[in-house]
Amino acid sequence: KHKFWETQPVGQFKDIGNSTLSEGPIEPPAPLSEVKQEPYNLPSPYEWTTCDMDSEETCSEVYNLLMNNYVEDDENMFRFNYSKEFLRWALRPPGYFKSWHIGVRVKTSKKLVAFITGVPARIRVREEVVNMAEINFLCVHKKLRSKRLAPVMIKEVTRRVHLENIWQAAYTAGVVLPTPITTCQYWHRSLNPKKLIDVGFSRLGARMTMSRTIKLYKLPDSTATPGLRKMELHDVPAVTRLLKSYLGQFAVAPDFDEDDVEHWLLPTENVVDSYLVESPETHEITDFCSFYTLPSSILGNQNYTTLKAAYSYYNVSTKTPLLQLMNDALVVAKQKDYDVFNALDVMQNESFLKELKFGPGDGQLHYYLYNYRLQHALKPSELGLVLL
Ligand code: MYA
Ligand code: JJ1
Repeated sequence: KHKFWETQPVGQFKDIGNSTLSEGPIEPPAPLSEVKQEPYNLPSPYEWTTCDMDSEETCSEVYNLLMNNYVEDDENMFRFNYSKEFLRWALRPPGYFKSWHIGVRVKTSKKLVAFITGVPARIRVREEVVNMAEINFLCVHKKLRSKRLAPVMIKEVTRRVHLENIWQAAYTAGVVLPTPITTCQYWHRSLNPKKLIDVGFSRLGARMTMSRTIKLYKLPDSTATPGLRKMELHDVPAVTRLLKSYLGQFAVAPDFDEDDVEHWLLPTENVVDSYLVESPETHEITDFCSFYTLPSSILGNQNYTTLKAAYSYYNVSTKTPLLQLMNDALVVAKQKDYDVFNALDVMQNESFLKELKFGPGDGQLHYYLYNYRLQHALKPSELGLVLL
């Protein structure tokens, strides 16, 4: 059934529940001399290219490929539209490798027709911190689908990750593959219900009118938490301590150092927003919340082209109740003109989703590890990792 995935060192469906298999790497690392030195062969019309995301021209080519060919919902009404600024941020974290930003071009025209990326990350699995690649932005042009290009691209990124002496990876997908470590549900909180209904993102509930719906989703004009402010550069050490201690409770979570926190959580306009609570008395940093910006193109609507969505990222509450903190995040997102606030049921998110009027979406997100076996699937609430 999975001709490619059956050949890979991933948890196989047939191994589910086999308690003779232990947790940890499926295959041992090989000596670097045994890693294939040449790229895998592509079908002859195509060639590999390494994408320099510093180049405005290359970044635009990647942006356009994804804008026209990346992930859609099950009814093909919306398509993720990552901005160029976002792609640069997502692909250039501390210690990134340009060689992991892999494109495929048509030899004759040089048109970019496929893409896959990795970025390095330290991910803790239970007690062990593992050097991994986070794989994302796998995309094959719509006209080149079902030609088995994806397996070649996955093997090529794997080879280039191995060349850096890294043997594990983490990735997410909307499709079921062998074998999810957990399956998360998307939840959506309407901020601009009229537009969401007009574009078919949501529907008018039973016995609901438009004006009752608008009233239902109304939010305060300002945030409630004293001491809530945007995160700044000088907050990096305190936020790193807060996050490290918070993420320790999850079975799988990133191991962020200060450089990671500066990159991944310091606010970048229209890419990532982070707020924290500084106690007005002690000036301690007690709470933190963040979201990233990922618009979707609205396919075939007369009145609107873009859905502006905020995605819940990392949130930590030690003093402000999480419910209040996240309500403030909704208020901020509303002020900034987002149409919808999305979240997965990871970490402690279940504790606020229903109360803050999020509703379950029609999409799920499956999380995977490459070359690392877990004995049991996790509950979403045991997962402390958000991929972009
Ligand atoms: S998830 C986002 C994926 N992108 C999209 O959904 C965008 C729209 N779709 C497309 O562009 C294409 O449909 C893609 C497949 C490119 C997805 N992850 O070439 P094919 C398997 C993994 O004929 P196409 C993200 O970016 C499929 O089961 N495998 O198919 C994370 C089949 O294998 P098997 C997938 O439709 C990516 C084979 O590919 C996915 O033309 C993580 C068919 O190939 C998928 N999302 O192209 C990648 N979809 O026969 C893995 C299909 O066995 C990383 N397939 O069932 C692994 C770790 C690598 C690093 C390791 C380091 C140590
Ligand atoms: O956004 C998603 N679904 C929306 C739109 C559905 C349109 C018809 N298919 C949705 N809307 C309902 C909102 C409603 C608001 C009021 C309260 C009740 C709910 O459900 C879904 C997620 O739910 N998104 C997708 O399907 C996009 C793909 C998701 C898989 C992503 C793979 C990621 C790749 C990783 O790198």
